[in-house]
Amino acid sequence: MKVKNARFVTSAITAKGLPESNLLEVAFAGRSNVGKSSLINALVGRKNLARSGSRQGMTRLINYFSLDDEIHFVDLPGYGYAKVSKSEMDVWGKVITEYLNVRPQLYLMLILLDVRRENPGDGDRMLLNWAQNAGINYMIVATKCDKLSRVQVNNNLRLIRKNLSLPEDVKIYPVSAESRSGIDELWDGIDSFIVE
Ligand SMILES: Nc1nc2c(ncn2[C@@H]2O[C@H](COP(=O)(O)OP(=O)(O)O)[C@@H](O)[C@H]2O)c(=O)[nH]1
Ligand SMILES: [Mg+2]
Repeated sequence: MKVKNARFVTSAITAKGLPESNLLEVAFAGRSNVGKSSLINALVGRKNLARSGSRQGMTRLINYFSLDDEIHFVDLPGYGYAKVSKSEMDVWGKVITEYLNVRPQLYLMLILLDVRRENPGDGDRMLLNWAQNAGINYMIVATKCDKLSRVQVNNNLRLIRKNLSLPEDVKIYPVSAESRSGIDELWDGIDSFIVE
């Protein structure tokens, strides 16, 4: 999809505040700081549509962006990247599972993993399990690939695949929001789910 006009729509704190709309949704999920907002900006070709590196607390919101009034990108809350308390994980899990459960508009979930962490965390595994169990289309995206050499990226993609026991037909999309490498390929992947 070539995006002409992307705009911020609204923020919700819980699933109750989600916008009334029938547009299909592509959701971006992963821990705080993994690069969700930066990836949304890179995909729509805007520097600062989704705020990146935002203050703590701001990352708790479910943020909606409209792309040409054809599709919604949904920036989901992340969970802490330092030490995560059980109660924080519980709140995060509740918001995400509620969203997954009440939102038939959700068409595709992008699960973002930092390419440097070859062993994804509990939250990442939970996201994958929820998507698989709910039967939601999902894609795995490895972020910040500019931080590693090509050899290291390929090596870590292999380890991530193994550690998550990913089905063979599930691709991992390596990207960098910084260098824009992999962004066109990721769009092709997203389009292949949406244009059917
Ligand atoms: N080098 C590099 N840094 C990135 C990339 N994507 C995001 N970042 C940085 O990682 C931090 C967190 O990014 P952000 O998009 O806010 O993550 P979010 O919390 O998941 O929305 C910011 O300082 C970004 O500039 C990338 O592809 N390469
Ligand atoms: Mg963010």
